[in-house]
Amino acid sequence: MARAYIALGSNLDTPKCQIDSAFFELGKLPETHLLACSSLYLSAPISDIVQPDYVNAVALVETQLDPHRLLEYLLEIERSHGRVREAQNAPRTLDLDILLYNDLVLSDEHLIIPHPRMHERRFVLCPLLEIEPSCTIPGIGRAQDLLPGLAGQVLQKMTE
Ligand code: PH2
Ligand code: MG
Ligand code: MG
Repeated sequence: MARAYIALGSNLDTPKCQIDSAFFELGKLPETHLLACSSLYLSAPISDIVQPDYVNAVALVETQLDPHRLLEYLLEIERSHGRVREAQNAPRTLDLDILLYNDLVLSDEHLIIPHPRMHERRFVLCPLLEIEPSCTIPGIGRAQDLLPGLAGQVLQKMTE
């Protein structure tokens, strides 16, 4: 069994509902158990395109799926949420990114692990640290040590 951290993001079509329902669908993946879900966070978009604020979160799963099969299932969930692929960083109904997969380091035309921009994004690191306070990003370092450099990014934990 591998432990994989997955980032969730949405800024179209009732984002909070998109994230809640994506958590539910992650819990139904084959050969996979959903171990933890972070709180939901409201975050300012990091993009050159003007667009609505995001709801972001992170999930931890335990899975027997290899990284590429896991990715295929995540893309299928995105499609079922009406995800349309436009420009990079365009607004979206649902984005599901594999952040970490055990301590694997992988890079091919389909998938890069660790996620190549995760260490620059407060909307990823805050929810990740909430469920894994001692998280280390292979090749980068302790997630906790990266946060002070990202204090300028606007992020707010959502209440129910
Ligand atoms: N995702 C992006 C680009 N910018 N900004 C926020 N706040 N949240 C996101 O999930 C996000 C983003 C591309 O994946
Ligand atoms: Mg993304
Ligand atoms: Mg993505």
